[in-house]
Amino acid sequence: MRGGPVREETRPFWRRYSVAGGLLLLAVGVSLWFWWGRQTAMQAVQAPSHCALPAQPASAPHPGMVWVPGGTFEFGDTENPEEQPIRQTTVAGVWMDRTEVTNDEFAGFVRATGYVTLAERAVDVTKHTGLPPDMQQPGAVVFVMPNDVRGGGHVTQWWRYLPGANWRHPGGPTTSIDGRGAFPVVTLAFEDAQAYARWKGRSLPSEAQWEWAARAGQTRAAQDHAQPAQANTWQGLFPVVNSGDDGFVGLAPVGCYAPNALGLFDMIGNVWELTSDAYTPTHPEPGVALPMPSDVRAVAAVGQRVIKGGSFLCAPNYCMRYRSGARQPQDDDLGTSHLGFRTILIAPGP
Ligand SMILES: [Ca+2]
Repeated sequence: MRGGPVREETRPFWRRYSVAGGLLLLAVGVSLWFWWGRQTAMQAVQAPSHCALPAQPASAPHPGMVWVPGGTFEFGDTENPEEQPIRQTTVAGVWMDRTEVTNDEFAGFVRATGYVTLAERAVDVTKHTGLPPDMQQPGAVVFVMPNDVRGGGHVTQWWRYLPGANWRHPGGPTTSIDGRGAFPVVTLAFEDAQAYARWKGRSLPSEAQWEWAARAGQTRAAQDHAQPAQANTWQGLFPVVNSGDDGFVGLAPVGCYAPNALGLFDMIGNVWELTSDAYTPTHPEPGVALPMPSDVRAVAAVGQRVIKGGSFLCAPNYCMRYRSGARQPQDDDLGTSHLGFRTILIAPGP
């Protein structure tokens, strides 16, 4: 007879309502947090459309590139299984683009050659049977910020295949790259990046070449795996709250953050970068030859490539791959809105 409701009525007012009040405050707090994130995101839309790069001497042999001296280093890191085993690796010196390839640069290639990217071509449904109807149309995978995350938080809640998305319309058919010439070109497939590199007389870096260049002379991975300050990454709770504290909530124009000690910009963050290496779940054991960019066999008949550096979507609660040693696989035949590339040139040093 003396059940719960009676006892409930005898409790002081403040105790009766403390739970409900706490929940209300929590709801208000979360709402404000979302609102603040969105407001900051809207302000960050006003971010610059390009960032000035330091002048290079007129005598620079390969404008837009910097020399990466050869060296021996501890290739790999300890954060994730795929970064291991760490193996001592020697790479020769190469010239490397000091920024990611931009929309303007890729547009120059397309104007000169008439090249059509994979995301713009008809989908060969005979090679990909069982595709849902939207994926049978040309397009690419685009990050779309969700309002909330349900269940276990499957990636399909923020990654969507959008018909009509391609390098000219990187956020989907209603978006464009007008005024975004200095932004990294995205939604390219591996063969598109390779075609651009070949046209320039260059190639894509191998994973080891890329990682050594990102280290800028440090022979070991930094022990501090913290989120870097000088890189375009995600601040807040991925994928729903991005404060944009680093100035950008999405892609940034190339060269907006301090370069590494070699003068290379955005090696970490902004967009992931393609390498020429076929993806393997771990590094090859010491003694097993690493694939080299000139080795055509390494880039033929494989489905996934190693990508490096992390992107604007890497947050402390998700991805966390804003490190030189981090790596992920990328399907060769799919463009995404967080993936770009830069090229290397094998030529005598300065
Ligand atoms: Ca990058």
